Amino acid sequence: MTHKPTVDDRFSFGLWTIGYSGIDTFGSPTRAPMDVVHVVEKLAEIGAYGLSFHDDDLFAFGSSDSVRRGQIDRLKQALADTGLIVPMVTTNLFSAPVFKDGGFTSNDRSVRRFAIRKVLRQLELGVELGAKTFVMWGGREGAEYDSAKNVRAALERYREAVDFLGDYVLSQGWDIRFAIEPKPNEPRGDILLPTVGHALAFINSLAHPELVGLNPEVGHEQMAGLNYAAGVAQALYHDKLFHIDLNGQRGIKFDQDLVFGHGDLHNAFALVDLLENGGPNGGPAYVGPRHFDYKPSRTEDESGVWESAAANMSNYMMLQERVKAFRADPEVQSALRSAKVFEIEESTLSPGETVDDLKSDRSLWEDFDSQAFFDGNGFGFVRLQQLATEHLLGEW
Ligand code: GLT
Ligand code: MN
Ligand code: MN
Repeated sequence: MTHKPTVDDRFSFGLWTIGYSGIDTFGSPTRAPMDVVHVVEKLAEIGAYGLSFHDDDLFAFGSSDSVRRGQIDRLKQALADTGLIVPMVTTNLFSAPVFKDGGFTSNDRSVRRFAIRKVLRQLELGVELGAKTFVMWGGREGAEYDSAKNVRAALERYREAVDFLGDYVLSQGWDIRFAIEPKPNEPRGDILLPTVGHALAFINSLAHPELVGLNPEVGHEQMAGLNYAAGVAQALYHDKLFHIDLNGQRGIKFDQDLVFGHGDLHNAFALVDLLENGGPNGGPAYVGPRHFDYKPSRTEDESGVWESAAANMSNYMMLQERVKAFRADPEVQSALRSAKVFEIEESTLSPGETVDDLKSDRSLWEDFDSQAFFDGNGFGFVRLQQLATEHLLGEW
């Protein structure tokens, strides 16, 4: 691997990513389960700083309190021994049969109440471990058949659950925020809050919108044919990028969860440019964990698991270098200027300008040469993209 990270790079991994056994709809596991202590030790060794997990990743669904506590203590000891931290936790409301029609939005009210209890337990554990983000991926919140789900009522139940949890966090004075993770489909035929945009609108309907943001995943937006970097930019615009799931996806198909950079590399370049250089003064626009939610392919044995984990971080760091060089290149700066990329930061109206001012300004209507845009006034966006491509391919 060309780049070896340190804890300052803030790379984190889900326990379910490294621990993925290779099971899929068509095949049985191809790897043995991995113990959490081993995962923590190896993650620290390869330069990650954080581990995230679902309750059921650490202790099987239905475990007794003593088994649960035993696993928590083992994790805590491993964290203390390695210095790894837990920046984020989340609840599994999708694997057990009880959640076959969802958790917060199951048509069965007793399941919805059970789901809230399960989340409360994991939320308390997250706080105990110092997590700052609580992710909510509602993979089973949805339906296959339109007549099976009253979508408006389901959204109302979703809102009820998130508001209830938000009230609890506020009443306890905890320093933890929620991050909703959109996904268009899989495992449900259609999932509620399918994209960044849907989730942003939903957050606006909440009692405590400031407590709730997004955890957008590369592949999930791309499964819907959307531009991931653009979605993240809109999340940043609304101050809602609370967490991020980095991985790779090749087009509109099942959720591939490939290594970050093994999918749409141009968009990965644009994303890293945005995260690292998109801040107000050209600095980082996002300072939270660089969290990888990928699945080591089932073709790999354990050495391939660690190889792929390192590849995620290495690809991010290579892109980090490339996007810095891209921004520092005078030719890129001049291409950005001629493409008027900076001009969009200027407000369209001048301070205090009125409708009458606009109507009496001949230069913007009567004397404006709109014909000049036919066969002229090209923006040069292709030159810019070619420069990005050259930087991406290491031509500079
Ligand atoms: C599941 C899903 C991921 C989510 C995880 C958090 S679980 O593996 O595919 O995208 O981020 O619940
Ligand atoms: Mn995914
Ligand atoms: Mn994810």
